[in-house]
Amino acid sequence: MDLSRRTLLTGTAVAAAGPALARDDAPPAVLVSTWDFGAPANAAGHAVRLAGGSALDMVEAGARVAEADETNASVGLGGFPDREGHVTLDAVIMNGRGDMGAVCALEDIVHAVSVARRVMEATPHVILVGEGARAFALEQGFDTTPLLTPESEAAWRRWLETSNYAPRANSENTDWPGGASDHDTIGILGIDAQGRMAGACTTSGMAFKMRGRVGDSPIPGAGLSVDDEVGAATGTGVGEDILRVSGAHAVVEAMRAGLDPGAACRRVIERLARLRGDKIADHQVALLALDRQGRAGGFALRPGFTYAVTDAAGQTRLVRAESLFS
Ligand code: SD4
Repeated sequence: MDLSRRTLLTGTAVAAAGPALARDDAPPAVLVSTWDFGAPANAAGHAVRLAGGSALDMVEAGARVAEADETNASVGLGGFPDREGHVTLDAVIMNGRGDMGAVCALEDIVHAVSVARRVMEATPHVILVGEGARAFALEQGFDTTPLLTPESEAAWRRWLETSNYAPRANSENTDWPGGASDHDTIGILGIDAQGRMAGACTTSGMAFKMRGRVGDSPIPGAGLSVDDEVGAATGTGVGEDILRVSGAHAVVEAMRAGLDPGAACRRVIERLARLRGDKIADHQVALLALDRQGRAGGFALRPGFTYAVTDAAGQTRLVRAESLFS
């Protein structure tokens, strides 16, 4: 990844590189997304915005970039499988007016986010799971693709040697920034030219999870929440933790109560820490929010969470979020 064309900031005014800039000095964001791979995703979403696309089109286009990237082992094609060797995808998409669709444990289809959008637009339901979700996708004309790549299969076979399930904090960012393992669940939030908001979240979930396990990502209110009156939020990290505090919904409600996006994320992370104490000692949980004025902010349990913010001029900056623990 070419960092030279982007500004690198921390959530505080102390920049790791580039000029110091406080959050509130930044121009309004129109797209924000989790982790460093958010930058190419935002670029795709921004292009859709320039072409007159809606917020929903923007976030779907962004999410599809991560899903199609087979070098990324935690979303879509090439995602790490469950403990039985099946890649199962979870995705959700929604606008800020209560329209939403999601799929859980979807197999053999690369663009889970687009299937989720079809659930939203072509069914009376919000969530389809497993075999039913796959059958619906086929009926809608989606192609099947084997999602397990030689690389993700090799990683799974190595994992089988110990079969020890222990999600690693920031596995997505071990050689941050811009390294080969620089990837994770993508949560992407956007505002279109009419001021409407939308969000999407898509993942292959925790590597080597139990078969049938679903995390926070496809669950409205946990992995994603969008409200045109207030703003939008998404999460990444250990999904079980985000589910326990209805993470994204809690962030949106904190913004409704008057907190800015970063402070709203912080409040929910602090609540999680009080609720779970030592039980989350090794976990990473990160929340990201965008309010309807285009202010972006994120906060994490531990260091290492980054997010990409793209403004209306298409300028992207990578922000390293502040965290509760060092
Ligand atoms: C999950 N939240 O399935 C997702 C995975 C993730 O960093 O974001 N990992 O629990």
